[in-house]
Amino acid sequence: MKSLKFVLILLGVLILISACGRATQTPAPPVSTRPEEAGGVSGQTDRDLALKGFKDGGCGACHIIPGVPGAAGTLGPDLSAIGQTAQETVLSSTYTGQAKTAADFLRESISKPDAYIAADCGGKACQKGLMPANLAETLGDAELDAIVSYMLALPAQENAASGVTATPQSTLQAGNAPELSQADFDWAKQTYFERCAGCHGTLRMGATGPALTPDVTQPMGTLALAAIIFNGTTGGMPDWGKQGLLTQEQTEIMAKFLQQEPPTPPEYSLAQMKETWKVLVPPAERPTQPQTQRDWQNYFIVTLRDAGQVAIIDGDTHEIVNTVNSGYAVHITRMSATGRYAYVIGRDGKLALIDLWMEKPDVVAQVQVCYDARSVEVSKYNGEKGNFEDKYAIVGCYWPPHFVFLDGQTLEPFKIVSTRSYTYDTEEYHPEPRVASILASHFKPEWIVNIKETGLVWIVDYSDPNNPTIKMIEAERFLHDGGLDSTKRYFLVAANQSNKIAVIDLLEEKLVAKVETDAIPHPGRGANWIDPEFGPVWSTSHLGDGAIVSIGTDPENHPDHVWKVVRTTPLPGDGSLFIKTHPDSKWIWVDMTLNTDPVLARTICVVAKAQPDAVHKCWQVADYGRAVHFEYNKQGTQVWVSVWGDASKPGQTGEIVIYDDATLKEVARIPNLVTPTGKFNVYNTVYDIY
Ligand code: DHE
Repeated sequence: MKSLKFVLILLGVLILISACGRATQTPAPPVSTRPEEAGGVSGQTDRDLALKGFKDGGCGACHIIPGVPGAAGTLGPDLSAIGQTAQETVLSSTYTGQAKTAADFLRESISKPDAYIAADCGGKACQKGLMPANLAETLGDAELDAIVSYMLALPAQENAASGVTATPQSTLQAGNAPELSQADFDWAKQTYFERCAGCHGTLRMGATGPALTPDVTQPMGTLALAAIIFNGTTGGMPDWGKQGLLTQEQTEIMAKFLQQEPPTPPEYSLAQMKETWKVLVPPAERPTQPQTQRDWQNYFIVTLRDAGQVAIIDGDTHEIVNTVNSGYAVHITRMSATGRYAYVIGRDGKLALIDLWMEKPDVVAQVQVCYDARSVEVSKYNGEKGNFEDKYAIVGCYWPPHFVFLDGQTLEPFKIVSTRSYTYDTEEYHPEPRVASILASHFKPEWIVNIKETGLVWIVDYSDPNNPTIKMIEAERFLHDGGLDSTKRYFLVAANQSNKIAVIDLLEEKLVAKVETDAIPHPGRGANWIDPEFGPVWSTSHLGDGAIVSIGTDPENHPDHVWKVVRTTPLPGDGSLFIKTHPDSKWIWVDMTLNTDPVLARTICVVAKAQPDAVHKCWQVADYGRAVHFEYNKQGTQVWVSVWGDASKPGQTGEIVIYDDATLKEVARIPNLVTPTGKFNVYNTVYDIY
């Protein structure tokens, strides 16, 4: 444990050191940067000691440190010239600590990490609290002196006399994977699947999060990896330790696991799927008309993530009509074309079919089609080529990387299509191209299937589902989530690690644009509205930047603005997951769910469509948890927001807060829900209203 503390101290030190030069505002005595004067030491032995400290601490995971093998991280400040900038920092008017010399500044940064927060960490604001403040005592004096001395002498080429020179990269010792007991390995494998695979990939090749293959993780080392897992990053990596979901020991086990070769999980056949397939109520025994007096089209299917359930809630009365078991860590729900059926997909690839016409809606069929899934969609087309309403469903899997066609009424799986293929740009084989969002075209019997890692949008014709034709459109790597424009002709999908939105014309079936956005766009399905200056736009918020970006979507009447970013609306923070509006609303709603500041994480904002340059209002929806995801009721008059709490904390497990959309006033709370996340109104989901 001491070793972990060490790295956290060190990370904190380095994070807090500003690499930014600032103008001196007040006269101050000259500050020495010479190691001897600073109380540090120089020479080969101490350089080796410093390098050992940097290596043991895994400082290179977060910082660029010249001469330190593998030190190319960007979570913390670039330390290339820290010997110079430390001096400028203590003299600057923005410095908030007590140090008078550069060396004292470095030591202070270790012993009191919050004394001063550097401004620039890899182009972003530095993160407060990346390391605990009470860890200085675990760092030995000699090592501390050596590290301080080393940093004071940077940039090395200007301090050659000090004996500090850059170490050639060839001396990098990647090291071997640390030992891990079988029990720890098995636990970490399962934990990785549950918490990490979604962003980093089952084979750890990276997508929403960076690659975590041994060539990347071994040079970072156990301590640095554990620190990042414990503390999270501003780039959207959750702070698993701080949230109390992993202990420090567990983060170390995870860090060791990440340095092993990733285990390849097994395949999954149609025969295996069929073994799990159950029709609980056959179609012939189901109601022929709605059995309820309620307006079932105004039901909300609410994900209760950690309960492995969904709640069916009446949008008029706010009563819970039923709570049913679905899959593990339930992810999303989509409705059949008529709205009568809800299809709920769990992360474990379990699909549940709920009949909303029953007096008490319940699961009528279920099946597991893979080990790891995120998306489900239905056949919606009704036209010249036939009526496919409520006929088929499709599930998109992360592992094995495939999608599966199922009978829409019984969930009998009947066709598997593998997505293993080649990247659209470099034409390299990828063993794990995962299925991200899937969307049903309103114009043709087609599903738009987004293949994350290869960057291809597959247009899958389901009119002859045993012999499907697939058009593969080159788009952008790391496709994730997206939605339709207001005419439903164009599909806008976030290539989130590429910071782009790809636009697909569903009529002509071609890519029409790739639009550069801010960092890590994450639209959910996005928000369509009329900008007072630029006409129809579709908006996304971002995980990596505090901003809403709006893109013109009207080629007919606003050709000058089409497929261009026409407006950027700043938000108080980053970490946003979802944005939502309704054609009748004057607002755009946005969350900041994954912001590292707990207050911002439970704060939501609205932007007025009439004055979209700035947010109109922001407020906390609860005093615990995270605010996540919005959904309108069928009438478009109320907005539901989830408070994503902690399943193990009675009273704080989560709730839904309902606001009047016209006044922004709270109208109701549905309390004591277990970790509610996504909410899907039947009517709005069927008609793609957002
Ligand atoms: Fe989601 C949509 C994948 C984490 C809640 N999420 C999607 C979609 C994908 C996806 C591909 C689009 C589905 C579609 O439209 O067909 N989500 C992933 C991940 O890979 C990721 C980043 C990590 C993981 O391990 O799963 C992830 N998602 C989350 C969460 O942590 C959220 C907030 C809560 C949860 O489920 O654990 C979450 N994702 C949602 C929701 C939607 C979604 C509510 C649908 C939004 C909508 O309005 O359509």
